[in-house]
Parts: sequence; C-alpha cells; structure tokens
Amino acid sequence: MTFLEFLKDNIVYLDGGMGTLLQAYGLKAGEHPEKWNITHSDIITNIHKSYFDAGSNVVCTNTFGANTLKFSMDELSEIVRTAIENAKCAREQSKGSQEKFIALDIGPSGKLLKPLGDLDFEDAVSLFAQTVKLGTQFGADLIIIETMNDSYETKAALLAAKENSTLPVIVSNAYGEDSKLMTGATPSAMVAMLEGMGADAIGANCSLGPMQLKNVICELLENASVPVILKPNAGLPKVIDGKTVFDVTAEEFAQEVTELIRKGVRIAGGCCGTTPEYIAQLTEKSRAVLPQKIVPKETTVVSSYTHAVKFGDTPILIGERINPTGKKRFKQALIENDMNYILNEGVNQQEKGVHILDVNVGLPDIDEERMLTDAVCELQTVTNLPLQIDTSDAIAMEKAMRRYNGKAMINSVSGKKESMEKIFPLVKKYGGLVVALTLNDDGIPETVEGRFKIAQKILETAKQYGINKKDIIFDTLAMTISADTTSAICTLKSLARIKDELSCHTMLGVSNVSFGLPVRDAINGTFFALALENGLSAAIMNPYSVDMMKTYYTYKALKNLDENCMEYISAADTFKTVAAENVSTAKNDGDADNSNLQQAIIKGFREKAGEFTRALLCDTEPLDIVQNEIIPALNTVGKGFEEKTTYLPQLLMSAEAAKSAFEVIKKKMNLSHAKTNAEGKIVIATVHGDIHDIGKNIVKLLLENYGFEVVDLGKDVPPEKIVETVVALHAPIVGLSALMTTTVPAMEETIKRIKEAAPWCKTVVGGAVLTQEYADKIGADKYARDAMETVRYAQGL
Ligand code: B12
Repeated sequence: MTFLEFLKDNIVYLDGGMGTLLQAYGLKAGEHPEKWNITHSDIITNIHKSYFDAGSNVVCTNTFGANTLKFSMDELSEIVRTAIENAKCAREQSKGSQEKFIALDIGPSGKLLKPLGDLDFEDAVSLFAQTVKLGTQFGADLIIIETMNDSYETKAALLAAKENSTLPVIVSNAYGEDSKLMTGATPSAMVAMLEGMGADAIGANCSLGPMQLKNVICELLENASVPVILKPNAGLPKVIDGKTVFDVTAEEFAQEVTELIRKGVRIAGGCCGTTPEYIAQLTEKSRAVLPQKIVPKETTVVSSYTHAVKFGDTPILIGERINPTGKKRFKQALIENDMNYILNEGVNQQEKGVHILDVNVGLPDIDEERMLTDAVCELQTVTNLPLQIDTSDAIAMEKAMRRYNGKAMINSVSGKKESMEKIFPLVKKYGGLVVALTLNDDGIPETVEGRFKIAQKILETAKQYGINKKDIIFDTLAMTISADTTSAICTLKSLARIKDELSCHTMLGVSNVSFGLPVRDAINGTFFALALENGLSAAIMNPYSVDMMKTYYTYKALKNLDENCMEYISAADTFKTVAAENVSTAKNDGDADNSNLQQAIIKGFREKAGEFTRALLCDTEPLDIVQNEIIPALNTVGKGFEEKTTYLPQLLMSAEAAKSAFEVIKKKMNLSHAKTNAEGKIVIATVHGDIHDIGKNIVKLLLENYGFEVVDLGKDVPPEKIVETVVALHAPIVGLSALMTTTVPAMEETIKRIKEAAPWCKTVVGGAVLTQEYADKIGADKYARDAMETVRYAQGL
C-alpha cells in the first residue's frame, strides 16, 4: 500500500523526537546529528526501530539539517543514503504488523531568506532540491518538510520537493505562542499557500505542547481540505539541575493528542522531548478512535505572508492604483524605475482599507519580467496585503508567482485556448485564485448566454488541469456605457447568472464602466452598488474615490454586514473631512501621506528616509533629527512589533530606512566637525547574541565627532573578544550596547570579565531596555541614556 492510499482511511502515526534522544546517547553540543547516520548507524537504526515497535507508521530520517550549507555534496549524499538505509533496516527488524513508511526529513536551512536574511529564494529552492533528489533516489516513501517558522522558506522547500520528486509531500510548521509563524503567517494563510501548491498534508510541530497547539490545530482543521498533522513537543523545556526536562508526561501527551485526533487530526506524532514511550502510549490510547473524514472546504481564499483573505462573507476591495493605464505620473515612475512610487501606492491604498492590491506594471518599453517580480518582492516588504499579479505576459506572471510569498490572485485567464494552456499549469503549480475573463477568440459576447457559455467552458477546462472551481473567480467584463448603454446590464446579468447557476465567485474592474463620461465616480459608485446587489464578490476599484468607499460602507451597513454600523461610523468621519477639504480623487495621487521622515521610517521607505533627512538637515541639528525623528519612529515600529501589528519583515525595512537616514546624518557630521587629536581609545560593541547596532553606531559617530578614537567591534560580539581588545589596547573606556532583555545577561557577563582582566577600564552601557537600575545591578560604571551622555562621560574622564 502506498503512503497516500494508507492515509486515505487511517490515522497515521509518526515517530517522536530524534534530537533529544541523540543527546541522551551522547551527541555533543555543536556536533552534527546527521553525521551519526554514518558514524553511529546502529544507534540511529535502533531509535527508528523503537519507534516502529511503538506503533509508528512513519519514521522520519535523521536528515533534519542535511544540506550543503553544512556538508559537502559528497557528505550530503552519503548522509542521505545511510539515513534512509538505517530507517529501512529498522523497518525490516521491527516486528510490528502495521504499515511502515520512511519519510525523508527536511528541516529549515538555518538561514533567513532575503530580505530578512541573506539567502536568496532561488538559492533556497536549489538547496532543498539537492536533498530532495537524493532522498528520492535512495528510496524514501514520502517527504516531510517540518519545523519551518517562515512561510517563504516553507514555500521554497515545497517547490523544491514538487519540482524534483513525485513522492507525496507533507508539510508542518513551527507556530509560536501567538499561533503564528515567526514571520507572521497564521495557520489559515499557510493552508491557503500550501494547499494551492499541492501539499498532501499540512500541520504543526515542535515549539509547544499539544494543548498549547490546540488553537493552531483547530484553525488548520477548519480550513484545510487535506489531512492535518500534529507533532508537538512534550510540553515546554525546563532546565533542572543542568538537564533539560519537558513538562508533559507520556500519559498526558497521549491523552491530549488523542483528544485532537478526535477533533480531526489524521497524522500524529511527537517532536522534541517525546520518546518511543510517548508514541507507544499515544498509539495505544487512540487505537479505538475512528479517523475523521476529510471534507473539502471549497473556500475561495488568497493569502499574503501573514494572513488569508476569504471571499464570500463580505465584499472584497482590490486596489487598482498600481496600474499605469491612464496615469501619466505612474508611467513616468515605471520608465524611471522609481520603485518608491509603487510602494507608496501600495501603502496608501492599504491605509484606505483595501484587502488586496492589484499589481500591473505593463508598459510597452519596459522589461516587465524584471519589473513585475521586483514590484511583487518589494511590495511584500512594505505591505502585508495579498497581491493580485496582473499581466498578460505569462513568463512575467510565472516569475512573479514563484517569488510571491503566499497564494496570489492571478489576473487573468480567458476562454481563449492559448490563454488557458498557458495560465492553468501555472495556477496548478504555484497555487492561486485565477480571474477568468468571459471572452474568447471571437471577442466579448454581447449576450448573457454567450458569456455564461464561456464561463462553463473555462470551468470544464480548468477541471482537466486539476483546478477546482473555488480557485476561479469570473470577471464578466464591465465596459463603458458611453459606447453602448446596454452594456452594463449585460455585465450585471451575466454576473448574477454565473453566481447563481455555477456557484462561482465574481469580480469586476468597476471603473471601466464610466470611461469617457464626466464625474466618473458618480457612475462608478452606483454601478458598484448594483454589481454588489447582483452578487459581486470583489471589485477592482479606486480606494481614493470617496464615492466608491461610500458605496462600500453603506452597502455593508444596509445588508447587515456591519455590526452596529461600526465600520460605517468610523469611515463616515473620513467622508466628512474629505468633503470639507473638497479633495478631488484626481488630485489625490497617493502622495498625500508620508510627508515626513518618521512616516518614511515607519513605512520602511529607504530612499525617502534619506531624502527627508537631507531636507531636514538644512535647518535642523543632526542630533535633533536622531532624537526627535529617528528614535521616535523606531519606537513606534517597535511598539507595533510588540503588539503584533507589525511583523519582522516590516521591522527590518524600518531599520533599513533608519539606517539610510543615519547615513545622511553621518556624512553631514563628518563634514561639520573637524577632527581633533585622538583623546583616547574607546572600545565599543553590541553584546553577544544581539544584532541591534543602530544605537551603538550613533554613539560611535558622536564620540568620533568629539575627537575620540573608537574601536568598533561590531555586533553580536562574544565577551572574550571584547576583553581581549580592551586588554590589548589598554582601553580606558568600553561601551556596551544591548537592546533585548535576553541579552542583558551577556552584558553582565562581559562586564564581569572586564573587571577581572582589565580593572582600570570603565564600562558604560546603553540600549533601549537598559535602565539605571539594571546598569547598577550588572555592575556597570555608567549608564548613558543617549549618545550625548556618553560623550560627556568620556570627556569627564
Ligand atoms: C530596528 C530594530 C530591529 C532591527 C535591527 C537592525 C539593526 N541593524 O540594528 C532588526 C529588524 C534586525 C531587529 C531584529 C530583532 N529584534 Co528588534 N528592534 C528594533 C527596534 C524597532 C529599534 C531599535 C533601534 O535601533 N532604536 C533606535 C536606536 C537609536 O535607539 P537605541 O538602540 O536605544 O540607542 C540609543 C540609546 O539607547 C543609547 N545607546 C544604545 N547603545 C548604546 C551603547 C552605549 C555604549 C551607550 C553609552 C549608549 C547606547 O544611545 C542611542 C542613541 O541615543 C526595537 C524597538 C525599540 N523601540 O527599541 C526592536 C526591539 C529591540 N527588537 C526586539 C526583538 C524581539 C527583535 C528580534 C528578536 C525579533 C525576532 N523575532 O527575530 C530580532 C533580534 C535578533 C537578535 N538576535 O538580536 C524587541 C526586544 C524585546 C525585549 N524586551 O527584549 C524590541 C524592543 C521590539 C519590541 N518591542 O518587541 N530589530
């Protein structure tokens, strides 16, 4: 029986922890567990066997970190080969009568992908591809991608698996206590993306105990049309007498996981801290539970790297402003490669309340393949809205879909044979919700019947490609009534018919309807209302148009889609102000906001941050800019991060923007302060484990400006290195920076060592989390609130 056949009607038991067991067998810190496949194959085989004996149907090979970032290609090949051989040996030795499979285990690369880290997406795909190919070649039965805490890296791994193997692939992520991935994705966002790409099962593993993962599991079960995996830790690790112990016993574990199997989990096992005993108790306890049937959810969704947007409950707004059609300024921006303009349009439309952003950068003379991919990649760093990739160039489409971090909306396919042949394979491979235009080689039918027939044909063809109708949204094509006053009626009737008879979602680019007429928004707004009443699910529209937003909010209020009219009431304020200011939509080209440095940093606009700083420097002191603009902006972002309204990618972009502002300030200060002779060497560093260096760099710059010679050791600096440098230079002062509560102990450790090895040296400490109290507690000589205080202290000495 194949793995997928078995999965169909059974609960599948995975194995338990490998890493924690290997430690118990003597694996040392820093040693590669994967090497043990070769050097200790008996131990590895034994562990696998004990899991099979405990009732596991699947054991995962000991290849979690096996990739060429850690091993040479030859070593990797040997590791994967022996890993699978060990598992096969265990399968032969184990006497259990259950079905037994071997899963090639793939864990995270250990690096962050760009823009968060330095690993390029395509390099990540190639990296995983190597392991996938070997695993397939050496005879694994399936692939398990597990413990990934970034959706983008998960996508890279799944893409590698799909492109290089025909084995089933199951995918499990590591969610945090907030039920999200480290980079922000919710379980439903992961379901949207992974199901779209063809994962055979989706789930959660590691990080927490079974009960803390309950919410994640429930959200997965609610949304997934494929089996759900649960592979939790034995609770949370605690260090007792220098030993790591987990706080959930085998019995509790079995009880709790069984409860979630009753709720619908179909693939269950354990992660860190679980042993064969845990799996034995689990298989025993849940033996009598019948596998829950897997019901296809038929929900129409798209997703970004943080969340999913569901169609059907409420009208969806798709911002139309990232599109050069009819926009002179936009065309100019594209020609000049002005990405900021596009990013601005993205952020501003998000602020206006759209749910999805349309991205169209098609112009005759530009390199659309590059521009579209760049726009999609960059937009994903400043906004977390799902994107609609809008192009008639299938190659540009594929490139952008590959790099998209989620399940995108795809605009568009049509009833033309050629169009379907090009677009459907892309949707099948990368996932996506595809906009289907009701036109074919003969053009746009003038009758409802004609458009309906095309819709049917598109659905039939999609089915042949394995694309479900939930992933198709029909656009019945709004055309201007200035050319034909019956056209809007035909569009609306086609829409209603498709919705009713085919039960499909629909959308329209509403603004086309008024082309060539005066006061277009008046017509657009009413047409939008009519379309909604005829069953429109989503509109590509102009969110700067007050008429459109009025229609949207009033419609929702009138149709009981807005509880207590709360959304209407809060939006009504903006209608009033806009009316008072008499701002026309034509004037509002999206540049109204972001007029200052703080906004630019908060929104993560690098170039703008530099420009605003340059302008501010004409009449503001450099340090005032740091104090009154840069730091407050970073504080706002930091607060958002703490409150989970901002995610790591955005934090990173803000840091980049702050840095570019800071670069400008640095240049100016170097020019305005002539250097005096060095007054003494000051060693400065961000402590071990901490990579925040913006504040430290400011302190360094200021000290240099006041004539001190600074030896900057950088960030994440181990205590030994700092002590070594202080001693070698006989430095009178050392400055230490720490920005996280978790790195204050490293600061304390460093101070202790300096006091021992260089008793003459004064320690001055700073960084956002520090206080005078903390500084006293860890034995620092001086706490400096800001950079200037550091200078005064140094001068005093
Ligand atoms: C920018 C930023 C980042 C950037 C850093 C880029 C860089 N190159 O520095 C990036 C995106 C990489 C980042 C990553 C992370 N960050 Co961060 N980050 C911030 C943020 C928003 C701003 C920090 C900053 O630069 N402030 C501006 C500077 C100028 O201020 P400052 O450092 O305080 O410096 C001034 C003074 O303190 C003093 N000073 C500073 N150093 C020194 C040194 C000496 C010797 C002296 C005398 C004075 C002094 O003078 C400076 C000038 O006046 C803060 C939030 C905040 N409000 O602080 C979070 C924050 C520090 N980050 C946080 C976290 C959790 C993280 C991550 C763990 C996130 C993650 N899940 O991966 C990682 C950490 C990775 C690691 N191992 O270090 C938390 C820390 C929580 C805590 N209490 O421990 C914060 C507080 C956000 C939050 N509210 O949750 N982060």
